[in-house]
Amino acid sequence: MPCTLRGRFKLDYRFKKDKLTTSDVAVVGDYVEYNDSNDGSGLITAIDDRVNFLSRKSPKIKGTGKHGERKEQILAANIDCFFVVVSVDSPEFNHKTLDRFLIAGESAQLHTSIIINKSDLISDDDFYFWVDLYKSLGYPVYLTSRKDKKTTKKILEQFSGKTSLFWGPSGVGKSTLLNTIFPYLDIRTDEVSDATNKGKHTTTGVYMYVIGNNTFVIDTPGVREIDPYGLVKEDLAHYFPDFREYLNECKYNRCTHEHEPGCAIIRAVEEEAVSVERYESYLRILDTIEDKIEY
Ligand SMILES: Nc1nc2c(ncn2[C@@H]2O[C@H](COP(=O)(O)OP(=O)(O)O)[C@@H](O)[C@H]2O)c(=O)[nH]1
Ligand SMILES: [Mg+2]
Ligand SMILES: [Zn+2]
Repeated sequence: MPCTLRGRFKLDYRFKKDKLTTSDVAVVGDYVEYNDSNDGSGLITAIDDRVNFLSRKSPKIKGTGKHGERKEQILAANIDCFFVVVSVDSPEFNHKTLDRFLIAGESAQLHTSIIINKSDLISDDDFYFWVDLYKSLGYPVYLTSRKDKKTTKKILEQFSGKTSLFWGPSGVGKSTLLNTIFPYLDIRTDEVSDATNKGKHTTTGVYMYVIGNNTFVIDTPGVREIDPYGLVKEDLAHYFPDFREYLNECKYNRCTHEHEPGCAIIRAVEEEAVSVERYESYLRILDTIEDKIEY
C-alpha cells in the first residue's frame, strides 16, 4: 500500500540538524507500521529498528546549513546482500573507488559481493590482476556484461528469498544489469550523470523491486564518489579483510599502519602478503579521515 509520512517522519532531517536524527526518516527497505487511511493509502506511524543500513556522507551542498556540513545519508535498510557494481571501462575501473564501496559494506557488516561489469571492454589480460586480487580477499567476484547470460544467471541465483542492493559509480551499468536479469522491470538506464547533477543532495532514485516471494532488489542512482560516514582512523584497517589477521601483531596498540615501527601491516606489504595496491588505497582513505569530528 502506498504510504505517506507525517509529523516528525516527514521533516527533512537534512535541514533540521539539531532536531532530528536520520533514524526518524523512512528509507527504502524499512519495515514500518502504518494506519490504513481507508482511501487506498496509509500513514506511517513508526519505523521498526533496522537490522543494518547502508550510508555515506551526504555530498556538500551549496547554500544550505553550515558551510561544509556533511550529514549521514542513509541509502537503504535491512539489506541481505550488497553488490558493489563497478565496470572494466567507461567509467574506467578504479580500485580505490571500489575499496570505498567495500568499506561502506564492511562497516555496515553487510554480506558484500563485487560485480565487475562491461567485461566486453577488457582490452588487456592485465585486467585479470584485479579480478584475482579481489577474489583473494574473499569477496565473491562476478565479471560480467549485459550479454553474459551465464554470469548474470549466477547473480540471479543469489537473489532468492533475500533483499539485494546494487550500488556503485554512475554509468557502470547497474540498471542495465537488472534489466538483463529481469527484462520486465524496464528500468530507465543511462540516467543523467552525476557531473551535471553536481551539488544536488538526493536519495530519490533508490527503488526497490519485488522479484518474487520475499525477494527484492534495490537499484540506486549513480554516485561519483562516496565517503563512508562515521569512519574513524583507528577502525579503518578492520574494514580491510586482508589486513585483519595482522592487526594484533603491530607493536603499538593504536597503530595507524602508516609509519609506526613494528607495524605488522607494513611488514606484510613488504613480504607481499598484503597487496601494495590495497595498502595505498588504505593510506589514501586514512588521509581523508579527519582527526576530529567535523559536524
Ligand atoms: N559496453 C557495455 N556497455 C554497457 C554494459 N552495460 C551497460 N552499458 C552501458 O553503460 C551505460 C550506463 O548504463 P546504466 O545501466 O544506466 O548504468 P548505471 O548508472 O550504473 O545504472 C549505458 O549507456 C549502457 O548502455 C555492458 O555490459 N557493456
Ligand atoms: Mg541506473
Ligand atoms: Zn600497524
